[in-house]
Amino acid sequence: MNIEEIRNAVIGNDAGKLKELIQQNLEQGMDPETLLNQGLIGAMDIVGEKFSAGELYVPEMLQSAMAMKEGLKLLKPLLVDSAATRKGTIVVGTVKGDLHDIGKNLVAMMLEGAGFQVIDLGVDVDPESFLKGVRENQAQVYAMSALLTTTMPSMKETIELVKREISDRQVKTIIGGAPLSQKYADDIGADGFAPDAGAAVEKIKMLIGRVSL
Ligand code: B1M
Repeated sequence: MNIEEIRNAVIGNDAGKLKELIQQNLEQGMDPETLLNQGLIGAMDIVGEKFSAGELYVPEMLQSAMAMKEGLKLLKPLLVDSAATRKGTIVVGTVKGDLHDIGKNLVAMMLEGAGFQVIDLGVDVDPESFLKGVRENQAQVYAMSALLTTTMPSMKETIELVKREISDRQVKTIIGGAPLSQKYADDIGADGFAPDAGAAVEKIKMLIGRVSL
């Protein structure tokens, strides 16, 4: 397997080549998680570094994101285990002002695969919409994603609003996204933080156990 070729297909926005390479590697027995983490996510890290260095611009970053989404479609059925029973309802969204949705979509996908009902509010979700989403769906957990340091404060505003309106025994929150940390989660009163989508599922299973139904 050549991870380099996969990364180049994402960086060069060659979705056709990318799908071909993913298919080939899967047929040769490559583990889908390695393809995701080293190939697709690895490529986005390189795109981010090149963007910071001024070597590529927003349109190229967007095209790479689109190629990555095409690759994810192939991996999705293999990454999620099929669970028949619903384990609870989770509202997910990317916070206000933030349009990055690949990490949030991965979290939603893994949660669905783990048997949760997922209500995806999309991107640019303001505090009131998270509150409405939790209320209308009687969610046990709401999961917020942010990729920009400038949009992180919206998480604190959302937590404060939801805590004012709903008892924190009834709903828990988890946050995630590249610029976040456990310390930030503690500072803003979030119930949990997860560094990746797999860890988010495990943390949410733990938080659901602390919700009084
Ligand atoms: Co933007 N962008 N971007 N971007 N972008 C970053 C985030 C940046 C780090 C690039 C850089 O400068 N090196 C930088 C942020 C700097 C900062 O704030 N510190 C940046 C910037 C500056 C911007 C703009 C401001 C650029 C501009 O316009 N001048 C602009 C902002 C737009 C906006 O949101 N308002 C912008 C725009 C875009 C695009 C639209 C072009 C595109 C997004 C397309 C899309 O998402 N549909 C884009 C992209 C693709 C990136 C990078 C290159 C890749 C992000 C990504 O999808 N990674 C990114 C650089 C980077 O992160 N390396 C960058 C793959 C994804 C799987 O990882 O989302 O981190 P991630 O998710 C991980 C974990 O974080 C975690 O799980 C996932 C892994 O399993 N996770 C959670 C995520 N959410 C979670 C929630 C959880 C738990 C875990 O629980 C709730």
